Amino acid sequence: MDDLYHAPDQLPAWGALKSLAERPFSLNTPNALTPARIAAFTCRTASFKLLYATQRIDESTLTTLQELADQSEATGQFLRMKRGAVLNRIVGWPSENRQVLHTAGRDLFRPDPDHPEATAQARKECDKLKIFLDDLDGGRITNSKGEPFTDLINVGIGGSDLGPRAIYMALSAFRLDQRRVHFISNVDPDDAAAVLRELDLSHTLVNVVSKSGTTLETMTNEELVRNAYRRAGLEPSRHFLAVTGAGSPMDDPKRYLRTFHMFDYIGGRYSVTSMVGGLLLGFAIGYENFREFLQGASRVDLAAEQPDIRKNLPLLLALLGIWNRNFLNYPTLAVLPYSQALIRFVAHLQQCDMESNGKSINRHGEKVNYQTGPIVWGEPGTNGQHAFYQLLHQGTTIVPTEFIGFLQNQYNEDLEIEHSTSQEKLVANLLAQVLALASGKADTNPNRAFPGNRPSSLLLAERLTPGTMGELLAIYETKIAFQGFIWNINSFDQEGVQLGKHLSGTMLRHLSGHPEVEAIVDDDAPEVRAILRAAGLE
Ligand code: G6Q
Repeated sequence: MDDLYHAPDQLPAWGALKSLAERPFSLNTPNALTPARIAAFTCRTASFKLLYATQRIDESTLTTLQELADQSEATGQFLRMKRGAVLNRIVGWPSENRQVLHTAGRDLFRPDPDHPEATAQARKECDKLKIFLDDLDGGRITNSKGEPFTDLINVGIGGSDLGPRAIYMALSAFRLDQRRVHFISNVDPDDAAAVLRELDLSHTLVNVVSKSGTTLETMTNEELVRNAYRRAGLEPSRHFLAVTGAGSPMDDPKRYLRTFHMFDYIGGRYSVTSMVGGLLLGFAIGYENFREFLQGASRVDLAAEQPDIRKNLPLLLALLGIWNRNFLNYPTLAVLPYSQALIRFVAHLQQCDMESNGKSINRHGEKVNYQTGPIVWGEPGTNGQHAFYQLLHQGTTIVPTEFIGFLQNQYNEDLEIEHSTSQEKLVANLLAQVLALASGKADTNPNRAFPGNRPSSLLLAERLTPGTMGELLAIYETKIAFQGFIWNINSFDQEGVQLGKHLSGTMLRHLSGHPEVEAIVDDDAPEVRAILRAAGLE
């Protein structure tokens, strides 16, 4: 048996953490948050600080979390992942059987990458991207009238949409003049219609992104958009770009202006730093900014090899999450960015975390008897403060929180109103929330009393730039991978989302009345007919 496979709840550190969780550190006692504690419970990457004094931990919890990391070989597993071990599999069962090498795609800045072949493939795609972007800038690629392209529509779904969209929105402040990106993902025809009606297609490129080249929503939307081009008298192959798996059914250069490749060792939700994100980000913010984004991610990939959890931010974040999930038994995690630019980042994290770690069996196919990934949710502050923070402060469910904030804004446009700038108001709100959740507030009126003792961490950086965005992305990707390694689950497959695809085929066969529509589930099952009838469709 592979020595990496372990039962986390059988490790000595697991039992020790259980005992410690009987009396966890109280955040709401007087003087709980001393300056010394706040200074000591700080961890860094090149650009981020993690302030974690407001977690329900003390020195002995941290020491035991370190033991859990050591006993489960967390950093050893991470290194094996980076060097190409086949970690995406379930031992003894038919499953995916793949390497997990999204880190290799950004390991472009060192002479000795961990996986030279995968990094060479990524470098080749980056070089193709640079040539394409230079051709656009140099006027060698234009529309049929010789005019430049100003807009790009990204057609993709899931991992081929959420991450790229989140990062594009996060870095919109760095857009080149006149360049805008739009997104079509949902098979709801209104998604495409709303985007298409706003655009002058003659100045618009279309980037079709599908690793498999077979996803129903994406193939349908591609055809719908191609149709709009034909109706406008435009030749789609002059406008359409492809990002797809080498050799996929979409890998057909005749149909596209340029084709870029991704590889089966990069999972969809881990693919933003491949050409899946690269093409649209390069178009929008330029090649150099895209490289800075990769460099930020790569910095974290390297720092995450450090076995000392106090010096390894993603590993520490992973362990604090495990402490809250498995030992304090909190079922959800709120990620609350105090940055409008991160408006879709939590949606991306939801996929990254819940699709990776929403698993009930271990890497041997055995049912686990401990909790795995939490429910992840969140919205940018301060908007959230005027909505769901009520429950965070006074609800019966305790929600651990990861706050994200920046000291400076992106656009450098601000104004002092009532003695403070908007940025100061934003940061003041952020820090106040961290303290209020921890300390609470006594009041004789029970309706105005705040119990406190609600744990949170704060990720803080100077400014949201391409480099810090790359770091933030890799912090979360790596946190999620570390949690999977410690829980002994496969964080890299997604059988749970396959079922929906199969079932929809069954329904579609009935709705379209076309016998060739593929149906995998028994389409004569009484419940299929019953639900169609109840919906008024049969
Ligand atoms: C992500 C998932 C999934 C995938 C989409 C799109 O990890 O595998 O969200 O990204 O289903 O798949 P294609 O890129 O193959 O169209």
